[in-house]
Amino acid sequence: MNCEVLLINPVTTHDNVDIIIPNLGLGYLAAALRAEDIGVDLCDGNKSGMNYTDIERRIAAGGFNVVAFQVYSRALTKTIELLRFVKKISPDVKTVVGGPHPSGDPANMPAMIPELDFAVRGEGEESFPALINRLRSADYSLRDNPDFSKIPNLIWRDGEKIVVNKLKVISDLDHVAVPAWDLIHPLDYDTAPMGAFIKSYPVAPVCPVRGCPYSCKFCAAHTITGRSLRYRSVDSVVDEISMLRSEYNIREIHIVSDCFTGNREWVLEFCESIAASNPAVNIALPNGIKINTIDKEIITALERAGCYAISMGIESGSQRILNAVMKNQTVDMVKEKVRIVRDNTKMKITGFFVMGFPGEEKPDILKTISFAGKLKLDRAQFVFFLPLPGSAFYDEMKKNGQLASLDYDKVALHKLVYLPKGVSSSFLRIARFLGYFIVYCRPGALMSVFFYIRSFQHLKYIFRKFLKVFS
Ligand code: B12
Ligand code: SF4
Repeated sequence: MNCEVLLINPVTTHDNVDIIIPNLGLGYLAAALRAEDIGVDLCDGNKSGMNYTDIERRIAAGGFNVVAFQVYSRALTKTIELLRFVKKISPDVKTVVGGPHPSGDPANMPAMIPELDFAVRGEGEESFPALINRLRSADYSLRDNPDFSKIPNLIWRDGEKIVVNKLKVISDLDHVAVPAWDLIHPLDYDTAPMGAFIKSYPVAPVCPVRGCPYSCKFCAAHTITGRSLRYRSVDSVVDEISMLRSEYNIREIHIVSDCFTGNREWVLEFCESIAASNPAVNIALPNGIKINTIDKEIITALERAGCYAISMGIESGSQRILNAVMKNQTVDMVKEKVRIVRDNTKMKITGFFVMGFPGEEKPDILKTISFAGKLKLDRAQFVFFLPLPGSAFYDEMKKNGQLASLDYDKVALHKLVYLPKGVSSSFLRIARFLGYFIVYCRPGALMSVFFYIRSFQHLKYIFRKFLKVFS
């Protein structure tokens, strides 16, 4: 097949300790292109460690006329370099970007990158194939200044002007083709799970729900998948999981939806259906569920369905900060929900915490550390606040001129790019160390870590990760 579109996730990690999981977003796009009979290949640089020569070889060998990149903020600089490179070696190739960064900061992308032809914000399964079809049409090649205004989510140049088309979220997810798993190659990701401690390999991510109705001020997810909760049918999710088990021998499913437990009836039906069909997979929720959406019935149903690990978006132990970031939860609620999970299931609980929010003071951070210790979690992740493009905090900080020197390369896990007033970087780094120490020095948590170490190689990976976090 003569491929037309090459989808690339640029390399953002070199040290082999970052979280790298099969790339669902590009898999969805590839399936949507195929459904329109558009040839496509996919290259996850973080998995394959792609360099310029590799890209040159791929472009030369594949006969691609569109090269498209998925862009997380931390990959912005790398993507700009690659766009320049692609245009240099193949000036006729059209370049496109999409994903989290263009979704959070749509108008700026083409404005600052002359080598970029188009950007797509939000979900790409409808707009991207529509763009490619438009580029293939005879109508397009015959006109000097074609009109792209009818393609939702597209950002394009109308002469000197940058046009940001209207945003559209996909209303019926069952009309979206399942990801092109044959191009994702989930089995090639065997040593790169989401989180260091998992029960079984190989792992595949699945996204049953899109959107999140909450408005946490540090989060940019709504710029990609919107605020309305949209569920696939239970059957389609169960079928995808069964197919992953039978065709790829996938033994663990990681649900990556933002608000998986947002609709309890759907979740209960899903759990019943998966328990009945018994595809023999373990399930984990490593993304951080919204705490107020769970109760005893939901979590026991999840455990019966094979869920053994749940992560909770706790964020802070200071009620003042939870209110300030609009988390819509209380410290008491967190205590109660953690207790419900612990008392009624054997699920491993990970708590997610953030330090260094705008307006946060030292006593708030100390409250977070002490709270994390009291919760008796199995695991925890402490990260520094990141100003993510598209989040409410980002917009506020940009307006106040606080982001003039933001280095997007550092908008990445465990990097420190912002200090709230009166808090030093050494204070934050020590606080994060204390947070980890207080959670992991408990015998229960330590035992649980050792229990999940599978090999000497895995132990080395965890050690490298530890060094990276504290370097
Ligand atoms: C799962 C997940 C991860 C996974 C997997 C990431 C991956 N590469 O696949 C892991 C754990 C590895 C991860 C890591 C990180 N993540 Co993350 N992650 C998510 C999450 C929860 C879901 C992503 C997902 O799989 N969605 C399902 C698929 C179907 O959607 P998708 O990948 O977004 O792709 C769709 C569109 O974006 C678009 N699209 C994507 N690429 C392209 C390319 C083209 C050309 C086009 C046209 C369209 C297009 O079309 C796709 C189909 O609709 C999102 C939240 C969210 N709602 O998006 C955060 C999110 C994307 N992550 C975020 C962040 C910050 C990070 C980290 C920096 C960690 C951190 N929290 O500090 C790292 C950096 C990762 C990196 N590669 O650099 C931010 C992104 C902000 C930003 N501007 O960069 C988000 C939005 C969360 C948030 N709190 O706001 N993440
Ligand atoms: S942090 Fe979680 S709950 Fe809050 S808006 Fe983002 S996805 Fe929704």
